[in-house]
Amino acid sequence: MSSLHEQIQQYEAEITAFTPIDATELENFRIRFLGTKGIVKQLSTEMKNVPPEQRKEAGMLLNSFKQLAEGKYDAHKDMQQAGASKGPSVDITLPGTPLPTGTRHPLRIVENQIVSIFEKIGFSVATGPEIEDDWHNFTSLNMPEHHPARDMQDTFYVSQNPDWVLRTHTSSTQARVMENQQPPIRVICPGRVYRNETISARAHCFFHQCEGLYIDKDVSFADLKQTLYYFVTEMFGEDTKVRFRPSYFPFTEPSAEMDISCTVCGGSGCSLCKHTGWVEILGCGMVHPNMLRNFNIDPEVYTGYAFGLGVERITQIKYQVNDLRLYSQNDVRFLRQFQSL
Ligand code: 2NL
Repeated sequence: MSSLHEQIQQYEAEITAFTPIDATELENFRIRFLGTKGIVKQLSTEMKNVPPEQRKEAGMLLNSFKQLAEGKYDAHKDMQQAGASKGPSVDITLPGTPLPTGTRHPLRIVENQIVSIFEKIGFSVATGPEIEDDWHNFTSLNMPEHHPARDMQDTFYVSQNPDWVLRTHTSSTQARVMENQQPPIRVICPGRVYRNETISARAHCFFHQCEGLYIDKDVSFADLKQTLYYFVTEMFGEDTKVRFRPSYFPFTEPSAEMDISCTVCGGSGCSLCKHTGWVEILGCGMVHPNMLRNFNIDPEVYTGYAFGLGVERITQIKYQVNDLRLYSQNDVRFLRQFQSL
């Protein structure tokens, strides 16, 4: 049997290398080295075989060995307790908690659709500020100072500056395009607009428009009709019919409103078309020569068409939404019903 000295050296190497993977392994370590029948106990019983003149040295050796085993045990015990106090360990192999994704707003879905239909035929997108000055929102658009549409009843004025309004249509953005660009001009302007209306199912103090403008040589009303017919077939399907009725807008002459055959009842009569078979979807016309002159575009050389459509109106027709207030109430039960496009 090897000497006490040699045995202790071997065990010390074992203890130094020891790293328990769990509490059971650490407990086995304790029993093996520090238990009542453990190695430390065993070695101290062997002390009696050590010659008396070597006992003091052997005792010190055994003592430091015991301290090594106890130190190792205590250190790992502490670590295990610190780990346990952080709460239960996490099983990283479990599937995660799903994060619900949002859906695109119905008005944005429809706006994107409108914009991409016009982008396919060469229109580019222009956007502009929602706070506008009088020139861009009214005067330049052939709506001079005492025009009825400028009435305080309809327009939100900005209190800091009597020249500022919340834009009442996105035509103000088209005015900015004409200011910065000579023909050919072919833009579509989506955005939010404001009118001083009492909020109800059929009216809101803000809503969304997409306005189109095309100015070039030889642009005719026939071009306008064909472009809008293309838009309608893309948006509502090949079988949709259109009709134009004469109308009035200050920015266009002549002006018209366009109806489409009712997409809900197909013409047989329903609440959407108020039993007429037709639903109004937009206003349009040939750009008024006064407006072209305001932007130094010669009406003898250039002509243009323009149209304005309400995004809420198109969405109402596509999805049968019957209350405008739903668009801004942010009720997820409403919002989740629309496909993200
Ligand atoms: C409607 C009617 C319309 C326009 C908008 C326009 C813009 C410029 C020049 C000429 Cl820069 N016209 N916009 C023209 C006719 C009708 O909108 O009821 N929209 C919902």
